[in-house]
Amino acid sequence: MKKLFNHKLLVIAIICCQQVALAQSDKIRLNQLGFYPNAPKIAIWTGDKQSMFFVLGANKLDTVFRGALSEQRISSISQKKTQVADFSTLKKTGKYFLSVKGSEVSYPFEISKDIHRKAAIASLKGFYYQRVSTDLPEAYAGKWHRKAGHPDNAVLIHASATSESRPENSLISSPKGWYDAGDYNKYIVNSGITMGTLFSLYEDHPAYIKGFQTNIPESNNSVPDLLDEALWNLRWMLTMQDPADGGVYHKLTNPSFDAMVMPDKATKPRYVVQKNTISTLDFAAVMAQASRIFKSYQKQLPGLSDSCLNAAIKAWKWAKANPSVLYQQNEMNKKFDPDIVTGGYEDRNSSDEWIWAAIELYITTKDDSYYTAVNLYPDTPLQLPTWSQVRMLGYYSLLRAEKYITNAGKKDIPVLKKQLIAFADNLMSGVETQAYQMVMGKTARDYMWGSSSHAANQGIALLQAYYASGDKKYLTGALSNLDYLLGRNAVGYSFLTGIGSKQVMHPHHRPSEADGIAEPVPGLLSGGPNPGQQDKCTTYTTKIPDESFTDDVCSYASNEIAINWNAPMVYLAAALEALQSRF
Ligand code: 9MR
Repeated sequence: MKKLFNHKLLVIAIICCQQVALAQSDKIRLNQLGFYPNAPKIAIWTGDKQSMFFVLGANKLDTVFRGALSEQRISSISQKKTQVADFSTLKKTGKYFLSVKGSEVSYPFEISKDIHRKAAIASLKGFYYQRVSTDLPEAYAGKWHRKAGHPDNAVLIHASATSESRPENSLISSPKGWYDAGDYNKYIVNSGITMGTLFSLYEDHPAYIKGFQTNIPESNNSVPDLLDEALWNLRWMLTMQDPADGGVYHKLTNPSFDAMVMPDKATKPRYVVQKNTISTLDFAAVMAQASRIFKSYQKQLPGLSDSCLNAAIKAWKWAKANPSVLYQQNEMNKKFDPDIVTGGYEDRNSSDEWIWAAIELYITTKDDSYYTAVNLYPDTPLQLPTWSQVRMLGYYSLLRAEKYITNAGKKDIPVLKKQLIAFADNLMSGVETQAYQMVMGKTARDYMWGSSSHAANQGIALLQAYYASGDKKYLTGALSNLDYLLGRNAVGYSFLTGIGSKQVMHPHHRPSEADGIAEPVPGLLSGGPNPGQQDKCTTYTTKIPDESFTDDVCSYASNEIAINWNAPMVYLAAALEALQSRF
């Protein structure tokens, strides 16, 4: 009897789910959260040529809006054909579906105020899940609670990193920080851009960020959650400076990557390795920015602002005295043991790190000598921020500080604004005719390792152009890239774990793989399409750049997560939330 009953249930379940599967069409690509009432609303139809689309109410029956699909557009990357469904004039809040041909129905979406708040909070909370050296209790981590990993209170000085007071294999304490990515190591260079991006969000939208609650252990203190989260990494970064001379180690790492195990099961010895100019300058920039931010929190964090500034100045001095020490892992491994084969973050050109550090120190200290110390405006085109290219972070800070800097910097602001706006105009040009009508993906070159962060950083550059000009077209451009990240893309995924109807389920992320929980740790941004396919996974189905993605744990080149990708995601989602009334 019981068996028969179960069998019946199974049959019903199959019929019901087949219907759902039929009804939901992956051929309609849209932001799987939804849209602001007054902002543009675009979906992309990727099926065979059709003329009309319909927006349906929550019951999937009532048509609340009908519109003509655009002419077919051909993607210059895949040669595939798309049509655009523009329903921007539908402004009524509610839950909807979009349908083409009657039979093809999109994932559900909403038109609502605060539509991205969930994504903004989730992506900031993502950093909490990356915390090193601490238990993540259920009260904060939910079902992803876990034991502390990597106390990092007895870290070895690698042979490449010795000094008189710190001989080879002597021990230092260097706890806390965030795991860099899917691996368990901690890298100063990548922490640099990550912290700079989060701090910039705070400085650009302090009022909004102060009201941001992520349910972390520090949520009830009187410091904003974003700063509390950043402090977890800042405290680690401070320990990476050699107190004897101010130089900063490149990374804290195992000699080789850990297996896919939980953090507390990864217990190999860890080392700090080689001080160098670039890690030291990234550190100086972060500490200078931290110093001016934490100046407003002297009561809660006495002395921190001063400590950060002292650390920044000490680092700057070390870099001045050691201006061309590069981190070159292979060279280092020829000279020293054990060999270190984890993430390299090797960068041959320090000119942008000099610019970033000089500008942050100048803004914080108002000392013109930092401003004039290096060539701040080299005659090379602006570039989006990446871990190896941080010049733009300095420029964003300078533009933000316009009102209170000395004339040394102020006099250059008009030219800088012009350059930024030209850069943004270039990003915006031709967007209306793109297959996905977005800024991301105008060229196949946008699909590099960590392409999701490229989309988010394009969005940030456009927001900076909006701040500088007040022109709303840049807001729209930034939003198109948030739509990209949350589903309006050539693979139809929402790249932020835990968000959207078609979610990334198997990121290359050790805790997500090892914890035995079906859903990955939430709030983490998958790297996204990357035709390099350096991981040699066998589950890719194509090499077409914007489709070269596989939701497979083997795919560290297209489906890893990383702190420097999450930070611009937080920025883009949170800043658009803060600015939503401007549409
Ligand atoms: O994000 C980095 C990417 O730009 C590089 O091409 C790649 C190979 O060197 O490394 C990426 O960074 C990884 C780091 O080295 C180790 N932790 C995981 C990072 C994300 O994949």
